[in-house]
Amino acid sequence: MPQHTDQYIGGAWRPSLAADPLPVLDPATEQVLATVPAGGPADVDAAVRAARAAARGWGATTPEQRLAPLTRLRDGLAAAQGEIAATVVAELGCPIGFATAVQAGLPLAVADSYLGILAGYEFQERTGNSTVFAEPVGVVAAITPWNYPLHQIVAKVVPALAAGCTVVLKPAEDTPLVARLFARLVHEAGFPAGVFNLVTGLGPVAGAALAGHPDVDLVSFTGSTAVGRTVAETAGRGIKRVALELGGKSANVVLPGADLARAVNVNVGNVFANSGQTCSAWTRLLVHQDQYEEAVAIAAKAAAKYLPGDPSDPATRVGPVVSAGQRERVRGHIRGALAEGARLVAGGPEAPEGLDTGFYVRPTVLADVTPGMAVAQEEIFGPVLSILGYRDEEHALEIANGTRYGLAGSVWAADEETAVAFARRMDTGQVDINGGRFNPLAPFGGWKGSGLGRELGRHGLEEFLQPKSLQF
Ligand code: TXE
Repeated sequence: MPQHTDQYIGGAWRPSLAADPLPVLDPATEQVLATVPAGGPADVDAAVRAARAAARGWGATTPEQRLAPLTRLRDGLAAAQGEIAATVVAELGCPIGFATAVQAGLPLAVADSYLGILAGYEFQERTGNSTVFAEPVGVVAAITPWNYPLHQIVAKVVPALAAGCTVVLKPAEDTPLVARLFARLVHEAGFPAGVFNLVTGLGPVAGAALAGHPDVDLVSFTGSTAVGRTVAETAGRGIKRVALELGGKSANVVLPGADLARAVNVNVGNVFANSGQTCSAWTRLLVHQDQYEEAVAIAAKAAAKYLPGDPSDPATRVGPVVSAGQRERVRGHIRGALAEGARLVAGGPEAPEGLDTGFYVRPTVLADVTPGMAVAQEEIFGPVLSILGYRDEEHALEIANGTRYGLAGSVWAADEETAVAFARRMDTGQVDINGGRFNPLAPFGGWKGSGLGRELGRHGLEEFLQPKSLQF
């Protein structure tokens, strides 16, 4: 078992200044895979100093000078696809098929997209008697979660580096191994020392020290609403910029006339992928009351095909959730919904048959869910789909918009025009129409309680830029 004791700081792997090892578990076996250092304030301070020391030089480079190592990093990500997928299978319990296509493939697509965006971006423009320069914000603290462990890193670090910022990354404690792999690829790509730094450690210790460090200019955080609020408060006190990506409770609205079977089948796959640990997952299926029982029957049939199992088996579609704590949280939500009157259509709160070891949850479908139930309001972050009925379009919109979140959503209708008109009235940052398809160039981020700022595309790059105008 590898026992890592180093952090990546100032262009080299250096012994951590904190002695405690942090175990990394395989969620499928509950065995310890490796240990990494539980970094503390001293590691964070060393990393921020390294990032600050590199900031002026890196910030003064031309886009072409930054494109060269970023292209090598992109090529490194392409060459390491198999290793990335295997690492995410091991430390997240993500099924190998999904890990290969999405956990490894998505960050590559995102890195690719930023090469094009950087090559075409105008870093200065003339308006009236001013030239406005887009300048890097400076030192960025990136705090990332475990659900798409490499994607979350790449979606922050690559645009930050492209903008000319330097970065200190604090990845989730559950999935630090793919973060170490990423640091190796950054090193091999040949960025100047200090441009990228990695500190592994616990959120309340290393994460809090990083978010509160006086020499950080911007905190880019993805994770829970509770921690996001703390990070924003700390950033506010220090007048730091902040970007927050905080979960959702997205609605999939099937309007009368849409292909109901397809909409429901796609929804079941969407919510069970990655064991439901997707912030934009369509966790609420909204169908017209006249089609309600038909939709429930289709969902039940579809759910039966998602049997949890060993994530390293290519036939497995649902692996475990990331941790014992997460498993208990998800099961608690299912129990709570049943106590509130929801009807169990598939799954349930018990351990799946024959899977007593590993953090497994039964893929679950709940019917007769009403908008006020906790399961329809709170992010569950597990393989749980709630089906709600609506009377008419206005009622559907009221339910869809009736949570504190506003991250994503989906609309299905007989024609695109009807779906787009409905989607325009949804209080949310992204909506897929009749199935949609992921686009790395489109901005991703939340309205309302789902966060501040945007990732991906040109908007994602601009998070890390600040304007300076010169009058002449
Ligand atoms: O998140 P945390 P958790 C939601 C999801 C999930 C719940 C709990 O509903 O069930 O959050 O997950 C770091 N200062 N999402 O507990 O704790 C932590 O080390 C600074 C939604 O794992 O928010 C990790 O790197 N940092 C979501 C990161 O914050 C701190 C993704 C996220 O961990 C910190 C993940 C502190 N005081 C969870 N405490 C999404 N939006 O996709 C922790 N961290």
